[in-house]
Amino acid sequence: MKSDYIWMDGELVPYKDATLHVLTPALHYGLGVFEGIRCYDTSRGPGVFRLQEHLERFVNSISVLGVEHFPYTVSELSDAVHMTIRANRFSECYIRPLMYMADGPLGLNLDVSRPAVSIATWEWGTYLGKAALETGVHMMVSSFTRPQPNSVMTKAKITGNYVNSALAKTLAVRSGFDEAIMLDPEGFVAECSGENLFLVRAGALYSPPKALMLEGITRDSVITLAGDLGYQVVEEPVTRDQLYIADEIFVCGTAAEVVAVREIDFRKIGSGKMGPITSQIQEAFFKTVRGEGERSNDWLEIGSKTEYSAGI
Ligand code: PPE
Repeated sequence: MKSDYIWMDGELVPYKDATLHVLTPALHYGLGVFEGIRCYDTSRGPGVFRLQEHLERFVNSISVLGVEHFPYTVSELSDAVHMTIRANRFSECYIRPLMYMADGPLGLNLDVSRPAVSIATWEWGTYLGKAALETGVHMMVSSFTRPQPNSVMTKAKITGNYVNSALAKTLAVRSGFDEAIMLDPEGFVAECSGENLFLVRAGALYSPPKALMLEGITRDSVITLAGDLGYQVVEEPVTRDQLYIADEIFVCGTAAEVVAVREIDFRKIGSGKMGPITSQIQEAFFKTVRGEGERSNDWLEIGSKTEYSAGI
């Protein structure tokens, strides 16, 4: 997670000085919002994948949380992201913008503290383990349920929401699985602790509807790429047993990218290996993010290679 600089409220701060006071309200109550974005090495320079959409979701999450007077625009944040990558001379990295409620006295009223922003970048390899991209992962259906959307709002990447994800993820890993699939309060499949999910059956793709999950930007990209490849994508409720009898399953997210699921709850999915449609989607995804796909121009914001390598 190391880098030379972290952007904090308009300034590039050396990594070791990017620290906060222990009485920062965000730390006590989960009053923060974050984003996760990836920058890929392309032949034309470092390309940030769907930066605009990620920053719009960031600002929307802050509005869902109910923060008033957020001081930055999407365009200012976008400049700050590029500045941070350049300063650290990364050609490929993960980008983590964070809004955290700072300064005010402790207390649950959001209006007594100040929204502060940091942007960190680091080189983050594979999220679900090195072999995951090739061989797929073993998932468990978690005994923890996704929150009812009128208690914790799933459209927002609010830091406190991730307690639910952390409970599910930790239990899954301690139980010997790679990751957890979580059901919504009615018992339908929602999403994973940090990814959205697709299943393949009889040549078509299915994904749970958006209402009860984070609207993943990778999920949206996969829907478009699958359409480009000629596949039908159906967004409809998915049950646990539909997972067990799927031909293929894969999960996707910024950190995880596109990863096949080879087994769920000790039941082999399809052949128990990455399926052909998953493999095609994974290939199209990597081609796109590396600047070699038909959608690359629309989805990658490429910084100048000279500027980036000079750190300016
Ligand atoms: N659902 C959840 C709950 C989620 O956290 C993510 C991203 C997604 C779906 C996929 O969304 P998108 O990245 O827009 O395609 N999870 C982030 C956090 C990972 C972490 O452990 O930290 C990520 O992938 O950056």
